[in-house]
Amino acid sequence: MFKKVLIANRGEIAVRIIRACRGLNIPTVAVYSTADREALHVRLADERVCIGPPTVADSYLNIPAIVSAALSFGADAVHPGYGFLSENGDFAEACQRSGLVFIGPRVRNIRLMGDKPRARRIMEKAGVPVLLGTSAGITDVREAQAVAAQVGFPVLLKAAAGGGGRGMRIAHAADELAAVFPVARDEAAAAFGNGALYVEKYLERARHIEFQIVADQHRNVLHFGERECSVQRRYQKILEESPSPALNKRLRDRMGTAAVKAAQAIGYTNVGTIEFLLDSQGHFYFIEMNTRIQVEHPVTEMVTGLDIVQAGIRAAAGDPLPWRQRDVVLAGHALECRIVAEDPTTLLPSPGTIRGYLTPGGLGVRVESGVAENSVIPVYYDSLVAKVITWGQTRDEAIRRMRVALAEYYIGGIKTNIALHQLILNDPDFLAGNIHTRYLDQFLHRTVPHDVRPVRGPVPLRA
Ligand code: MV4
Repeated sequence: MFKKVLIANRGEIAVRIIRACRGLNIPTVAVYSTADREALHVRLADERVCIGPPTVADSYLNIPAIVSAALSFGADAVHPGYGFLSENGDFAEACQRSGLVFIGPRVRNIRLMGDKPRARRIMEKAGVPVLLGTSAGITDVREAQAVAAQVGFPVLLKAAAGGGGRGMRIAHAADELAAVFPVARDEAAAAFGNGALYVEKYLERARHIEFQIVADQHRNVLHFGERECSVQRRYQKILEESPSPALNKRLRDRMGTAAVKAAQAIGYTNVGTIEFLLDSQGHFYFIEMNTRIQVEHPVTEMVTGLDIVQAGIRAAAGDPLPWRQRDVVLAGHALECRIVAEDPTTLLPSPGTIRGYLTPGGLGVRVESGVAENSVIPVYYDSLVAKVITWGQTRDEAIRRMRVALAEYYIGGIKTNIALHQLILNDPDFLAGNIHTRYLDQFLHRTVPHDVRPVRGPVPLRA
């Protein structure tokens, strides 16, 4: 096992990784920018090192600074968390060249799955269903027109080097395709340094369902069931659950087997996620693979009872998986609400300092928080401050526990989306499990801002 792990991240996931390491008796080194001097992850780690100014390019994305911090503190492994450098092949390679274990898949798997049209091509060859579309990046609008004529409108333009929705544009007809192509290309070039796009048949009102994969370095690949991630806004998930209300055992087995086949096709190691779209007729299609731990991993941990972060650390150290597929038993139901610092009326980020902080508790309630009393939510980073995860024997019990937990959660000094979650948890469509990729946009459309009123909490004490 590793002697010391450097955590190349911040916020709740850095805290989560510190806890996982502590459970394995591995000391940790936190890195931080000058905006995060007093952050919770910095206070909880065994050692800490400043890697630069607030701007991400100079700190959390600064490969030389992070690698030299790891070396000078005597770490032998680096955990990238999610976002930042987690899917950066150059970072994984730089770690390896310096003799550091990158806690994640091999460099070539990161690069392969980062090339989205190439990933489609490989999955198609491996017999995993993909949507009609291109199998290589395109830069010419006429190529896109030709593919769209073949597969039929509507089509979705996606960034070849992208993922997660940036640079994505829908086109319902040839003239619209011509209009949005340069917009998508420029957005992709700005976000990923590569303007290449690919075309896919657009599946409307599908469900976004992903399978958790865990693989060791000894050819063992397991799936830990699915997460339903259809509740998204601007491709940012806000609420996830497991199991999906749309799957039965037979479909779960078929999709899980396809996910394992997808990972085996590339000789994948460590933790990862296979994203699928599921249509209303029960057909599923591979869309992309994420080669990192994900924000929403706790819902899978709650239904499997297995620690996915520790599993990834152990796999990176070369340990064989201690489970067979039949040992992975899915029990009950889990929900995750992402608590973000945002203004409920404008839906814009709401940075600031937390003044007054009380987290919920109780049976089946888990809080993954990156903040505490007096924590600063800087403007420079993601606005995710915490996640509330509840477990119940049924979906209804998990929802009831979530309502209780959210009502108890007090976060003073900043604005959050807690009230929005409370509204969703009382929406008849959500309660019936009638969710799809357009669900949240439609919900926000029919929910007027004055409905978004916090309903919660501990009664303040008199001064
Ligand atoms: C799609 C799709 C429909 N058709 N691809 C969004 C994030 C990225 N990882 C993949 N995503 C999607 N890809 C095809 N061919 C629908 C989504 C999607 C979505 C689209 C619009 C609004 C909300 C969405 C939520 C989840 C997935």
